[in-house]
Amino acid sequence: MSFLIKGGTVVGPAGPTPADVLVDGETIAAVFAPDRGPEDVETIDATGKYVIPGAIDAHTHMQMPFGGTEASDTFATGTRAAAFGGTTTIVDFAIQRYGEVVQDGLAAWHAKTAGNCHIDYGFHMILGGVDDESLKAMDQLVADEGITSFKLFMAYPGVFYSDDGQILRAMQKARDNGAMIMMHAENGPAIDVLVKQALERGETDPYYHGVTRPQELEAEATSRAIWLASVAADCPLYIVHLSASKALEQVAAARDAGRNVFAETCPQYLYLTLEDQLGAPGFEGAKWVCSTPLRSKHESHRADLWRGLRTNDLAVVSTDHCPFCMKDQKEMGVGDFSKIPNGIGGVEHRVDLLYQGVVDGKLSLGRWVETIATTPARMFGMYPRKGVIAPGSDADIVLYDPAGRTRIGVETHHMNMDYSAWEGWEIAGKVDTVISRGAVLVQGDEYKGRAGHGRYVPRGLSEYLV
Ligand code: DUC
Ligand code: ZN
Ligand code: ZN
Repeated sequence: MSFLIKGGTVVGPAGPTPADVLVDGETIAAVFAPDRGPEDVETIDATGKYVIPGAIDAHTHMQMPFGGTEASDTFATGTRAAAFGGTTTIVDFAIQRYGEVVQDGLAAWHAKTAGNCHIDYGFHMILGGVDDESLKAMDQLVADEGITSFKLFMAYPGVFYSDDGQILRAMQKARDNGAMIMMHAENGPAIDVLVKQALERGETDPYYHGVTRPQELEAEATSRAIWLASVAADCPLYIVHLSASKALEQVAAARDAGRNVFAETCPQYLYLTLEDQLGAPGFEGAKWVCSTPLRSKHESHRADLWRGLRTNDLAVVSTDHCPFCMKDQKEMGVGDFSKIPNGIGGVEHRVDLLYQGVVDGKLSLGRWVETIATTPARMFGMYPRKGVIAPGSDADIVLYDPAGRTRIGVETHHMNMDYSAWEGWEIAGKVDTVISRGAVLVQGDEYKGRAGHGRYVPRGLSEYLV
């Protein structure tokens, strides 16, 4: 089926241009100057709307076993919620646990997703055990499975933690096969000492989750990862969920030196704080327990992160969507913050929350699209199939209403969470229509998608490497 998206303003990294977009089947057939397209096709009226590439969330954890429980969104509920928010592709993290065959971990994630996803999806691979076998598996995943990025953890000793020698070996392998190393950069052994000391002092509230993960331990790990990658002949390195000014300084210095170092941040670090959210009265703060943690409002983190997005020291905004309900899940940590499962759900809200940054004068329109769609596609080997409105690309398209408003809350969101980290926020802009490979998934408040529409996206290498 063909249709013309007519009368809108197409926005790409270079900014806004009035244009009409012809969709034929699953792909974009042509982009026309206004009123120059065919007249004998169905039209979707985009007057007054931005027409942007479907957003790509390069960091999600649907139904992830973690912290003694499992993330509360399934691939079905989470990808449906993502679609409501204008996201048409996610890259989730398949997991190899310590001692497990990497390919078995991957097969488990394919089994979870098959037939369940409402939008397209790819996988990064978490390596929970770096050894000869898993290093060999990295080559196979890059060559045959469309998995070109591997996450390692400098935190969580005894769970996902890799030591420096393991990290270096994985980086050397990535340098050889072109893969990206994604790093959870926090000094886990040092954090564990601080956590134990805090609990011994009776500091058990969620607030202390943040206090025991100071920015110095994020900056130190970020710096160490950057130097290890340097030793591995400038292996491609991507710092995930960067939250703190001092960590950003490390990334900026590496980038100024011309290194293959990249970073993402997440909406929670751009807006929320240690004091106002994690420090909420009683156990409320558990809603915002995530790692890396929210940072102090008395320091310049949020302003620095917005600036980093403008200067490209932060290339991508992802959500790190890792939702847990308060009931029975976050509650596991009543009386001991270290038992609160780490994670915030937000896959539905990233596009809107970043658009608010445009309205606030913190990002240009072009940079909005670049950080939520185009760069994730290029960073993770999906471009130009995804992340751009151009002939031949998948017809993943969002009509965005800049005059609309979005009110966020548990009553209206579609994620499987019994609270919202953004409860009561009313922000500018509204997702109007969401199209995935030519199929309309969302029109106004109506949902027209289905589980099983989403397909696995095998990925190539990052485009940004030198
Ligand atoms: N790191 C993540 O990237 N996601 C969830 C928890 C964590 O520590
Ligand atoms: Zn992490
Ligand atoms: Zn994550």
